[in-house]
Amino acid sequence: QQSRAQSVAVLGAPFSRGQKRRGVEHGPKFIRDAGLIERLSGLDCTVHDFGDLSFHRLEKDEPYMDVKFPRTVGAANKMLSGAVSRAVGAGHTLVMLGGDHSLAIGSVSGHAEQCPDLCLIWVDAHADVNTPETSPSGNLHGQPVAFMLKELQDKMPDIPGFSWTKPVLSSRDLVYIGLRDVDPGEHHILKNLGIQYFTMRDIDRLGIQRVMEVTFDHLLARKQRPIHLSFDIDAFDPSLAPATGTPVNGGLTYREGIYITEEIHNTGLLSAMDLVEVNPVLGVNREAVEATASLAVDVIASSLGQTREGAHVSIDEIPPVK
Ligand code: EXY
Ligand code: MN
Ligand code: MN
Ligand code: MN
Repeated sequence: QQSRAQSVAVLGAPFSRGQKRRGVEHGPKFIRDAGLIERLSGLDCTVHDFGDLSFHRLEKDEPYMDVKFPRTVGAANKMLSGAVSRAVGAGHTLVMLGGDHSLAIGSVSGHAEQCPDLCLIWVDAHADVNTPETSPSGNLHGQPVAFMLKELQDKMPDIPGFSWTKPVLSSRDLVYIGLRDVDPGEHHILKNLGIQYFTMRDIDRLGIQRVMEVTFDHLLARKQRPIHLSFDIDAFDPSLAPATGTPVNGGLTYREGIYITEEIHNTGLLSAMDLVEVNPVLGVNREAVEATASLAVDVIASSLGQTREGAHVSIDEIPPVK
C-alpha cells in the first residue's frame, strides 16, 4: 500500500445533554451509515475508526443556577477531552462526530492540550458563547465558547462538573462564520472582545471567497498554526440540513459550506474538527434525515481533501483512437 498523506481518527460522541431534544445522540451512527468511513478511505488518508465513546448517566444532576445537566455534560466532556488529546498526540487528524455542540468544550480542550497554539474556526448559525448568566435557555450547547475564552473567565461561575476545564483561547484566536441568531449577551461579548465574525449578511456582502481570505489573514498571518474546525450542521440553510435541533432560516448554501471546508483543507493546517447537531429524530421523513447526514459526510470529506474537480492520477495522454 502506498503511504498516505495523513492519518485520520474518527471518534463518535453520542451525547445530547447539552440541550433538550433527544435524538442528537444518534448523530454518529447516522453519519457513519451515510458512508463516512468509505468516503474518507477514498481520499489521500489512512482512516482509523475509534468507534463511539460511551458516556455514563448520572443519577442526580440538578441544575446549577439555570445550567441544565452540568455534571453530566462536564463528565462527558472530560472523557472526550482525554480521548481527543490521545488521538491528536498519536499524530492523527481528529474528526469528532456529535452529539450536541457542548461537546466542543472537550474536543477543543483535548486538542489544545497537544496544540496549545491552535486557532478555532466556528461555523454555526449561533455564536454559542453565552455564559450561564446570559444564557436564555440554560442549555450548555449554547455556551461552549464561553468556557474556552480567557477574557471571559471572571464571568464564569464554578459550575459543578467543570473544575477540570481551563480557558485555552484568546478572543483573537477565534473566527465565526455563518451567524444569524445571536442573543443580546452574546452580541455584547462579540463586540466587547473584538471577536472576528462573519454573519450571513457579511457573506452576502463580501462573498465567501473574501470571507475565507480575511479569516486566514486574521488567524494565520502572524504565524502558521493548527486549526480546529467546529462545524455545526445548522450553519447550513434548513432546506439542506433539516434534521437539526435549532434550525434558522437563511443559512449557508451547499457551495458556500463546501468552499469553507475546501479552503481550510488547502491551508494544510487542519488538525481536528467537530461535526455536530445532526439529529436524526427531527427529520420529517427518511429523506430529510439522509440528506442531513449525507451533507455532514460531504463537509467532513471536503475538510480532509475531497475536491470538486476530483483527485485524478495523471495520465500521459488522451488515448489515441485504436
Ligand atoms: N443561543 C441559544 C441558547 O443559548 O440557548 C440557542 C443556542 C443553540 C446552539 C446551537 C447549537 O448551536
Ligand atoms: Mn452550535
Ligand atoms: Mn447552531
Ligand atoms: Mn490534500
